[in-house]
Amino acid sequence: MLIKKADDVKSSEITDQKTYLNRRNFMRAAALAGTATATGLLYRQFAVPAGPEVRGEKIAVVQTPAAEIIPPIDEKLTPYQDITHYNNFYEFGTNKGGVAANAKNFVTRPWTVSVEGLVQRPKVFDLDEILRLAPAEERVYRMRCVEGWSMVIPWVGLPLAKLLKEVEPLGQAKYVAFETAADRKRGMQLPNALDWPYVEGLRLDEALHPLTILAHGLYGETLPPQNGAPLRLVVPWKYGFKGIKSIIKISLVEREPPTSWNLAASDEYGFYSNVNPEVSHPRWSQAREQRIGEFGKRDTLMFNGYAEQVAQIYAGMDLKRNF
Ligand SMILES: Nc1nc2c(c(=O)[nH]1)N[C@H]1C(S)=C(S)[C@@H](COP(=O)(O)O)O[C@H]1N2
Ligand SMILES: [Mo]
Repeated sequence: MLIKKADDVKSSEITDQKTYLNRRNFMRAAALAGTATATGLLYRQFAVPAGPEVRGEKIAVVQTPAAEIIPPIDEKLTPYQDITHYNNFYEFGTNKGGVAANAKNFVTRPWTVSVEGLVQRPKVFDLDEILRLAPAEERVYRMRCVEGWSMVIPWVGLPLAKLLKEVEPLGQAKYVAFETAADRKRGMQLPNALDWPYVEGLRLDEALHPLTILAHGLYGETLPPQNGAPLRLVVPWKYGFKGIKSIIKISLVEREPPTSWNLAASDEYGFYSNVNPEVSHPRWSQAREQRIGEFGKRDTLMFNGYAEQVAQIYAGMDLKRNF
């Protein structure tokens, strides 16, 4: 993956930051309202094009999980405009600033997800059936892209474990393989940048971890196409590319499944791809990151700040070898 220089835009063209308010974040948001917004200097490096906002539909009921389970974040939410106009979704082109426009007419209904493989009850789920499996929860997570930038995103989703339990994984199932749609009829471009379909994988215990979700919303609204509508994976302690978008198939398997970026460059992108400031990418350090909308870089945290929740599932593993 190359760090691409996005289009240069004047800071005056960037839509003003919106403040997102819900009961839980109201006080925090009020405290942050006075914080200065990004400078033109930052946006010359990470340009986010301005444009008309096409918003999703409001999700009627969104619950907030207990703080003991999902660690609250004391960091400013990345503005909606940035989350939805600075995207990696290579099926719609490799220019981060162009994905939103290219994905605008992506057909995401009807949509089914086949959950199959080493399970007692394989099933093709209609999207709505999946959304009914659990209440929509707001999950505010950091997202750290392997390229060195990060955001704080208020996802709406459900635990992946809820869906996996429906199909009753068999004892031999040790990994979960995911597949994105690769469908020109739905409006995907599928340029010659990667082999399609995009595939990803998790170990079964990672997939069942309470932090791992299937996201179907953003900022309390249905997910825009460019962010992986209608359903995408979010694994907040791993590099962003593990968060496979627009999923159509989930298979329970016995062996470590292939993953798109590992197939493209195995020495650069490992199966685990846990965020780790001590393991450099062969072409750049991972010690620091550019939070979109901030001036200057911040330190990258072990497991992206989720060590307390996940470190123990890697106990005894050499995280440099299993990168
Ligand atoms: N199918 C698919 N999923 C994908 C990608 C992709 O190109 N295709 N890009 C990944 C990368 S590199 C990142 S950083 C995140 C970006 O998610 P976002 O655009 O919602 O921020 O999606 C990931 N999921
Ligand atoms: Mo990424």
